[in-house]
Amino acid sequence: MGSGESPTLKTQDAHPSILVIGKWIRHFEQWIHEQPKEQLYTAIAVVVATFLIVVIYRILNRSRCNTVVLSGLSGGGKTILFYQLRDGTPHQGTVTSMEPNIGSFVLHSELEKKGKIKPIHLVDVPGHSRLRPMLDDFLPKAAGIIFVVDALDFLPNCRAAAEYLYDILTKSSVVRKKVPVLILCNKTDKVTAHSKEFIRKQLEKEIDKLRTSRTAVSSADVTNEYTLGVPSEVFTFSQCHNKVVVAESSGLTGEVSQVEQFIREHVKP
Ligand SMILES: Nc1nc2c(ncn2[C@@H]2O[C@H](COP(=O)(O)OP(=O)(O)O)[C@@H](O)[C@H]2O)c(=O)[nH]1
Ligand SMILES: [Mg+2]
Repeated sequence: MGSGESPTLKTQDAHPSILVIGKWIRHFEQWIHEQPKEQLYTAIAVVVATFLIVVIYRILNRSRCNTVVLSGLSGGGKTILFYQLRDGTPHQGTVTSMEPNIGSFVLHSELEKKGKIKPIHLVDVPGHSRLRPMLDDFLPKAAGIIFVVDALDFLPNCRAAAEYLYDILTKSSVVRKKVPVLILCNKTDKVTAHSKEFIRKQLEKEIDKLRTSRTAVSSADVTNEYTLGVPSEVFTFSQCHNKVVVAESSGLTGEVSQVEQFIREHVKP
């Protein structure tokens, strides 16, 4: 008997709400009929236009935000990393290019995954100092910057790497948009490679020195658009407005999981 009562109670409960909704719909229909036709059409046009603008903006924004830039001195392993991320092989023996390598692709490690995966737009900008201005074409569109450092032959190149990194970290396109930067210590397949902690500390020390010398001359020769860090403190990457993180990789052996993680953190699949 008790079990037979509950369905009857439920239908009785549901009735008033359905009635209220029906009443509201009738009110709404009546209200629509009372409105002048022109006003109604204008309102519909505004709603449709807003919807279209939002959709177009999201599509444009999506394509703008999937660019990842590979930068760093020549010989660090950018080109091998590019191929490793795209094809899963280092394509050894490729000659040093004077043109940027550009490609839109789904990461090789994600090819097996089911469902639609958003491709990344990867740009490998040659490290030669004459070609560095090319970076300015890509940085404004970047969702992330990978700064590749040769962890094997690091010390002789530390100063030059710090200078290049300083220039990137003080660019207005990077600072204003807070583009995240990954300092990638590559070639860690070799036992003599320096650790990422060591590389981070050395780069911070070099940038600290550069900061003093560059700010001294910059009042006359304004080349760097922004100053780095907190003026009265020793420089650390944590003082940057944008996120700067350090990771390790070996483009040669395919140890690129930390790079892929960084990419997917900033270009959602
Ligand atoms: N041991 C080792 N060598 C690497 C690695 N990545 C690149 N190399 C070597 O470093 C040299 C420069 O590589 P490349 O990709 O052309 O550097 P890029 O100038 O930065 O594009 C080549 O001889 C590569 O074989 C790595 O992960 N481990
Ligand atoms: Mg190269």
